[in-house]
Amino acid sequence: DPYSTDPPRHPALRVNSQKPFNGEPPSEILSENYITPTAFFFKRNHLPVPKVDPATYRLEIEGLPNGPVSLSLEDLKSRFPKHTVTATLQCAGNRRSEMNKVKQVKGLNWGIAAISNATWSGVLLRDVLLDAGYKSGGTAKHVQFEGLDKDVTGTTYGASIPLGKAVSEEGDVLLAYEMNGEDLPADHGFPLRVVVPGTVGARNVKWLGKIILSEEESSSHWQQNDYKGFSPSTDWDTVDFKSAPAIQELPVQSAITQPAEGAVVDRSMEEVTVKGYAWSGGGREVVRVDVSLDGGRTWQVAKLRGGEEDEPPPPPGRAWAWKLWELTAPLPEDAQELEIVCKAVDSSYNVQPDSMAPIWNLRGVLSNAWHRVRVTVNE
Ligand code: MTE
Ligand code: MO
Repeated sequence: DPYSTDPPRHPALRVNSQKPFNGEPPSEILSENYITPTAFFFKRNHLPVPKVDPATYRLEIEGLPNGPVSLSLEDLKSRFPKHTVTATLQCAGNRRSEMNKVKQVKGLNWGIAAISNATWSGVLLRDVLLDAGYKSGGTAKHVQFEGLDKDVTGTTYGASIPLGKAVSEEGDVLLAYEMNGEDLPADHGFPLRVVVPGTVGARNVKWLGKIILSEEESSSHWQQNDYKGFSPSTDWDTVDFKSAPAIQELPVQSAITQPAEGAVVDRSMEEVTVKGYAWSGGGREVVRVDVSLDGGRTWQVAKLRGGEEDEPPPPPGRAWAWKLWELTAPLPEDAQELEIVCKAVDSSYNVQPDSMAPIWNLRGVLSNAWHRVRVTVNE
């Protein structure tokens, strides 16, 4: 069993698949901590977790004008300045279960918690590429990443990002060796992963073995024939994966983590508190979250919480971390049921669509319609 050496996981995770391991935390936990505790950070593996010896580990870099470069973990830690970035990772399939209710899609049935926020430390990919001889003006357009995790045929996990994101001074792309102040755990890519802030989870390659600068995107299945969006009218007989771009930045997203669907709110409480998260791709900051208690007829503006109080706000276009939000409002008189809805707005004034049906797609990705939770009011 290639999965026999997988690490232990927290028993509170909601398991979507055991082999490979895919699990998300109970959603209330997300809004309890701005930084998701590592044990509860969602885990999304396509393959068995590889065992990597940090002493013999090498990062190979190819496609540079002066030839290939090979770096040890020690080289990375000692030769480059350490940077720390707080960034939210979201799987393209977060909230897929709601699309499944419209019509069956293919993929893991994620709830609203295939998203988490962590502090990542490591070296800037930009610094490493410049040191390795990268110069602008070449023919490369993409930076490909290969994981050390393999399927039975020896094929590794792979993905790529645009070169501009990788080398930009504002891109903040990290080769991370720490998560939340500790060595990366096995499930999150020990000893090294790429963290591409603002970019879909799938491009944040774990157990990073190789970096290739290329004119082409990664040829991997996950770059070419998966993680792309299509029209609701496209089915498995008509889909042409070549016709759509690979997902990179994600659209604006928000969800309600409290109260839970089906919860009972006591009338004597007089108030209801609603909590959730909001985030957008590409470093676009969430500027507002609207909450409705009546299915979207009337709205109230939630209070947003970023990082620590004394932390400076992110520079424009570099809002990589989510915002947690909260609203406490009087219970509407004589309502026996509340349909609580949330929707976020990002700094480009992008908004979420009001329902899933018009954005339904066969892979169940990019699922970002208004999130709705029904609760009953107990007299
Ligand atoms: N990297 C490798 N090597 N193998 C993988 O299976 N899964 C990707 C990405 N990087 C994956 C990978 C996907 S689809 C997601 S959503 C994120 O890792 C999940 O990161 P996490 O498990 O640290 O939450
Ligand atoms: Mo993912």
